[in-house]
Amino acid sequence: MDGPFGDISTPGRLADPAEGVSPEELALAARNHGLPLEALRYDVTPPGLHYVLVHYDIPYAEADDWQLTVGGRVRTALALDLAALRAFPAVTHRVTMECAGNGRARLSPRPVSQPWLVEGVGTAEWTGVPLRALLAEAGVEPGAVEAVFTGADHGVERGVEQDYQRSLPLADALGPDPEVLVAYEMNGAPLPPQHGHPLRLVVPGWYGMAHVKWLRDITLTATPFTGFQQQVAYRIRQSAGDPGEPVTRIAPRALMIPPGFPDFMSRTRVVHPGPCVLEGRAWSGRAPVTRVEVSTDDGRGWYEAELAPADGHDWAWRRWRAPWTATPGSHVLSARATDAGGATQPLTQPWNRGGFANNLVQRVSVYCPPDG
Ligand SMILES: Nc1nc2c(c(=O)[nH]1)N[C@H]1C(S)=C(S)[C@@H](COP(=O)(O)O)O[C@H]1N2
Ligand SMILES: [Mo]
Repeated sequence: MDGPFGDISTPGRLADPAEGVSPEELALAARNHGLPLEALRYDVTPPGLHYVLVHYDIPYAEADDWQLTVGGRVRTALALDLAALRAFPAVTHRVTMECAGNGRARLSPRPVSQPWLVEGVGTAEWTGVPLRALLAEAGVEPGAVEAVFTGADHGVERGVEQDYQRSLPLADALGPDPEVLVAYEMNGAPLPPQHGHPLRLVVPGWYGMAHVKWLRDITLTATPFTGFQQQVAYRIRQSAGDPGEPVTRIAPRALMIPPGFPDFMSRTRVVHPGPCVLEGRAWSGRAPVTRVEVSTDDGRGWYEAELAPADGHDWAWRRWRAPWTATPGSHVLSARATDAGGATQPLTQPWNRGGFANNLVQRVSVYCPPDG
């Protein structure tokens, strides 16, 4: 492709049928780690175990020097340092965040990008200022339709040099439920560098791309934002020319804590024969999860799991459990979530060109050795 970036301005690509994960995808996978699935045991993911996704480099940022500007269609433009932000009443929300590309590496054909299996997810307690409090302070002018959020990281993607930027429709930015946060703490401590130090957006219920890290500017606009991460990336399209639909809220998903213990290389689980309890987490960013079912015969038969009662954390995952008696042989275990809107998880892949919002059920291979 012609243009200032020559060879590196290649469009998004689909892998050939027999093509393995490339060194480029491996480089992304090594930078952007997932949640080790055994960490689904924690209500709130311990620091360092939450998944990480960074398009470009992690910017070096000192909290003392940081400024957040708020401008565009507002009555009074603001420039706020961390002390000014901490002077607003703080709120904390427990939020399950999932990368929109979670599950992509299982798709066929595979969209070439960060090759998540199913582990691009985590839950944290985010503390900060409600975005609507900042916008009330600035005063929203008539005619404002969107809020555009700009991060301090910079890169080039498919030939387009850019700061990482995303927008939200004004109605979503103003909440109140879910309440969007400008967060400065994760699990009670300042944000770690990889999670947006010192400031990020948190948009409960939405896929990860909306939660802009290293947040340095909020601009209210009179027209919808058409930047790369809005109009080109993060759209559900079947072909390259299709304008597609924007990726927004998280589709329902259940994940199982892999039972037993793993084989080092294949990750096949070994479970000794006898009764055991299967457990995991389920979430949806669209409506509360109302049901989790389990299959121990590769999706042929399903039975009801017990779902933990709602605990007031409407935007966080819920625990589920189901009994199973392991019998000698090989098994494929799965779980599937359904939400109050009636949405559930498909057994055949919901394919799109970016591999977004794909909530195909997880398959966990288990080997149960003969008794005794
Ligand atoms: N500034 C900036 N914000 C960003 C990103 C980024 O690359 N730059 N990645 C987004 C994506 S795609 C995801 S999935 C989430 C990941 O957040 P986490 O690394 O804290 O889990 O951050 C989002 N916010
Ligand atoms: Mo993401």
